[in-house]
Amino acid sequence: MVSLIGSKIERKEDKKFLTGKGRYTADINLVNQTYAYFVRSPHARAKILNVNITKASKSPGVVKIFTGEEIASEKIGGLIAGWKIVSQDGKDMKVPNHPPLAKHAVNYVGDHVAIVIAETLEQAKNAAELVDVSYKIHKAVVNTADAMQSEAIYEGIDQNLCFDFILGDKRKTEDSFSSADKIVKLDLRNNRLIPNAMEPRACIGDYNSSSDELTLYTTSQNPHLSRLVLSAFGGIHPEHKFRVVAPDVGGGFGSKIYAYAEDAVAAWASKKIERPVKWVAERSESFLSDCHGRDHITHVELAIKNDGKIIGLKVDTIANIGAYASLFATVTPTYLYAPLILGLYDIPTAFINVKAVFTNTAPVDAYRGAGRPEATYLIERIVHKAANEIGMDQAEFRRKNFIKKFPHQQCLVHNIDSGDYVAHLDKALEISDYKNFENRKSESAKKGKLRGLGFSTYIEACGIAPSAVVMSIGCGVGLWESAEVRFNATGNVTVFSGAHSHGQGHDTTFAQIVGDRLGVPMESIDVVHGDTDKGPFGMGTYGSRSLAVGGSAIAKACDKIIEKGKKVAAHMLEGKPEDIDFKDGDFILKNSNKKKTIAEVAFACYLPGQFGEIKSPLPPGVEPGLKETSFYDPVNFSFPAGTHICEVEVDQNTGETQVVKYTAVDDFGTIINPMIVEGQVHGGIAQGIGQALYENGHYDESGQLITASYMDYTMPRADNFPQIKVDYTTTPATSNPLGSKGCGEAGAIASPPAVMNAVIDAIGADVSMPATAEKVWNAIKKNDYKKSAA
Ligand code: MCN
Repeated sequence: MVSLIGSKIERKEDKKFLTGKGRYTADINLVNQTYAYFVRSPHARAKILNVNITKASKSPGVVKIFTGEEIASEKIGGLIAGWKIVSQDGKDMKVPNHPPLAKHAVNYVGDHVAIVIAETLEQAKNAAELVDVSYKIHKAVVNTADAMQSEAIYEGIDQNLCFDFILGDKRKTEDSFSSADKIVKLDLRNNRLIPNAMEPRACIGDYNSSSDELTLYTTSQNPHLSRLVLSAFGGIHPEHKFRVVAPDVGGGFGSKIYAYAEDAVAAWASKKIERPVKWVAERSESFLSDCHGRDHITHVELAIKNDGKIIGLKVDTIANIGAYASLFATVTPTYLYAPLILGLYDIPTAFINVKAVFTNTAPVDAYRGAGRPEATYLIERIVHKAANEIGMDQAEFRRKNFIKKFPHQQCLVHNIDSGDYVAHLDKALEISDYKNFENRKSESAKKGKLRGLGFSTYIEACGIAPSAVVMSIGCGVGLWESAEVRFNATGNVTVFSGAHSHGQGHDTTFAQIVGDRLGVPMESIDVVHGDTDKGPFGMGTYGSRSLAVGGSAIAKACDKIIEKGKKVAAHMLEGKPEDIDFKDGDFILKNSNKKKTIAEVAFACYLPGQFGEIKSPLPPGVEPGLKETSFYDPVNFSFPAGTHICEVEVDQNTGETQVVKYTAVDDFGTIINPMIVEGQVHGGIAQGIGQALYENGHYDESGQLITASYMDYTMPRADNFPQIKVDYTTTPATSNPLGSKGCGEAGAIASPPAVMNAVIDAIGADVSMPATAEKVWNAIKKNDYKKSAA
């Protein structure tokens, strides 16, 4: 039988999506449903003096209006930060309370003040206009760089400082700098991004007063975690009577990990009014209130020897985490960032300082890559500069400094189990036809275009899970993943996963794993996820963990099925379990021509006595049924890595940059479905090109989000991308039974520095992200001026 692992099988789920049969939260309409609209703060920072709902309450169709006052009086808990970071002075991070509806103060434009519930959406919106809120406006803190010098937003949080985190050996790093031949320095900004999943967030709270059961339909990447947070910390409803359903979800990219204020309030409000409460975000609300990503400013220094050997690294970052510390906001600029700053390089010592600051802007949290794009951006930008400054070829500089032996314990945190960095560098050089770049550059010059080439090599710690590791670095809970593999009596299989697919193709790849392990045809396998009532507790999808952790749980559950199946088959075949081999869906008695298919064994497990050959097909002590559950907690992260090479052409007259050639060679360990992986890589690269050239979340001085619509926030379009060449090298991961490494974020991590290094190579001047036509044009002019003055 041809293995399903590594097969380009078409996505099972696409038929429904391509024929308009996806069922998203906004598609769900319940009997007696009401519609919610949120009154949001128009100010970035203000005290709430009074919320007058008298007039609004009398508006036609209004069912009820709730304010922060009521929510606070019912002791509904605030939204939480899930990861505790300790500052260098030994003190715990400082976080303000984050009430689902503001009571005393609002802290960013879009902050939630009241929920208006009416018979129709129009009526809710009309009434929301009549909610009269008196504010005392204060000067907003907006800029990442100035936040610590600005007036404190919260009492008790001096300098607006959430934490002052350090990692590494300061003394040793200072010593390495003293012995350096050259110190290369760079100031960088990692621009704020707004996620923009295709489907805006939505939720419906549905309370059943007869059974006292609460159901929340929501656009979540991890329904079990949402239920846990809302029940344990929000006190919305007891977990055993609380069901969270995340049906089809149209992309998340991290922004739908968190239980948001809207989820908490709609669920709670449906209990109060005993009717379903539905809320669907408008795109402008998504811009204002979805968690944003990135927003760092960084100073980095690299100590090198004349021969190009890197001997030390120093990094100072200020990370803007917005108005409140969202669920993963504190781990993103610390443990998902700082340890990865070493890149693929064997750097003996490093010292990193990250100061996370509160500002009057939307909360900033994990967005595709989460910390790792920021880390890769800084190391690949400074490496590009260093190679240039000592006049070494970019590829050779990297090759010289690569880690070459595995496992490798880095000087900061990670122990990297496997990799071959030279292999993907060489393959990328070949595919991109690196050696003929100068010819292509001359061709571009003939068209009046400046051509540049940029490298990015990256490493990622993903498959976010290992409880022992994450809890040792502050995570409030261990992370693992669950799966149940359930044979039905007639031989088909239902797989329940705690991961959630919202574009990643789990219905297909997880079925491939089961089909491959159990020898069951793909069409007989159904993957179910996204409903807390259906499968066991699960941790959800983020950090490119679903295959390495969730897929491994599925594989483990399959192995348990085979173990039990061997006992049953042995009994049926009148042999011993140790004499049974399992291959391609058949249990075979060694040295005989006797066998039973797995479907026959499953049937026997459910309907003992049907087979007539022996009295009972179940051996003594074996329970009926054929379903197994596994909770899988890996021993380590998985460490995908790769080399991306980008070529751009810059129009010197307009400053317009076009990516004209892009090569990605990645090592994702064992690949289950190369077609799905290629799609994941393409999508990530598209997002990274968006960050490098177009996207920028920008607040003005008063804290108004200037880029709050597609008129002002530039999303990349299809004609901004070239044909992307994707290829792989393979070193299997040793931390999970599949040997797989995550692929979901790689493109977004690797591509921004590849693009920016190419732009800088083309124009011969530094420029910050996004490298808009205006910025690039000005940089070219400034550079020309410098050249002519010299
Ligand atoms: N895969 C594979 N072989 C590998 C690695 C992965 O066949 N060696 C397959 C997996 O089985 C899965 C897919 O590729 O079908 C992605 O797997 P994985 O890397 O484990 O990532 P997750 O499934 O955990 O997805 C999360 C990741 C993240 S963190 C973001 S952000 C992101 C991304 O996936 N958001 C996405 N890709 C997205 N794609 C879409 N369409 N929409 C999003 O919101």
